Amino acid sequence: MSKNIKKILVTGAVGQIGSELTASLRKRYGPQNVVAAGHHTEPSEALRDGGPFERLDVKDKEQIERVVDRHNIDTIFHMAAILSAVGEERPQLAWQVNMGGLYNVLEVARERNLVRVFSPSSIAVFGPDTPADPAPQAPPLRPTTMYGVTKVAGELLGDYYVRRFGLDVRGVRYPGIISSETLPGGGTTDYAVEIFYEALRRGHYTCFVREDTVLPMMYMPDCIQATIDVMQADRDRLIHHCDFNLAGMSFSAGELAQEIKKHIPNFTCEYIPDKRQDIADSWPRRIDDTAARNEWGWKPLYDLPSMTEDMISHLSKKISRV
Ligand code: AKB
Repeated sequence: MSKNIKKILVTGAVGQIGSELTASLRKRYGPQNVVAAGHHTEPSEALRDGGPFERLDVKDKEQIERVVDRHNIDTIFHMAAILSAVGEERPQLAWQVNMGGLYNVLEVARERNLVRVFSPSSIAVFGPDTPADPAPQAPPLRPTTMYGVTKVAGELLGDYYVRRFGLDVRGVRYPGIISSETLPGGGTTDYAVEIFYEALRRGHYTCFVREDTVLPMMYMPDCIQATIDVMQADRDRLIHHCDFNLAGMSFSAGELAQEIKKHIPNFTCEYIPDKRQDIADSWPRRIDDTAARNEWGWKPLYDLPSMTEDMISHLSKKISRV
């Protein structure tokens, strides 16, 4: 049986996933029971005024201790991370934030016997020698990016805390996440979000990966559902803990542009690959998520057409308000 979650801290709450996850957790657990924490980036008004907000550098364990103790936190969704593209620009910082931050969170959770920790992983754990279509649950993990290295090490560290200390740590390997609320920052899959903004604002997008680049992607409502579902799953049913493969949809950059064109007929897209192409080429095209389906009933709702329609509807309203 899993213990009940009552008081939550979300690190990285100002980020793409953190901001929508915080809003969703506040609806579910009550605004006062979900503390959002961000570091440099200014929070939106909704995030800052929608419940408690704290400034927090996850590299500093004492800051985490203070926030956890001040708010009586029992569960941490640890979303703060440096993503793949920025991680290649600043590999030392990526190691400090991703590994140092996770180690601090796990230690604070172990010392205080917290109920649960969510530690997100990514398709970046896979490398060029992983079978790409689909990537199995447990192939050899040999990523070629610093972000991927920290995600493999993070999965192993989380699983170690489960085995060695009995701490309930859980995580999924997120694909590229597409959303209309907060822009992603510093990832390789960011083109799949930028393309919508540029299509609506300018009718043209210069894409930084080749037209035939296929990557696993997921729409934000599915991402939030998966994050909450894995954290609510019955612990006794879990064979895996920190490394669940998670699939939504897979498409090429060209197929995404074609789908957008159905809604914006004059939209044009050109492809000028940059350094991020190498990262994209090292990741799989599709994901086998049988373990997540079997162990906690994972099932995505959105495919390419339904995601595109919803994105365009939300973003058109957002852009016309500005
Ligand atoms: C990135 O592109 O770095 C992230 C990820 C797939 O983890 N979106």
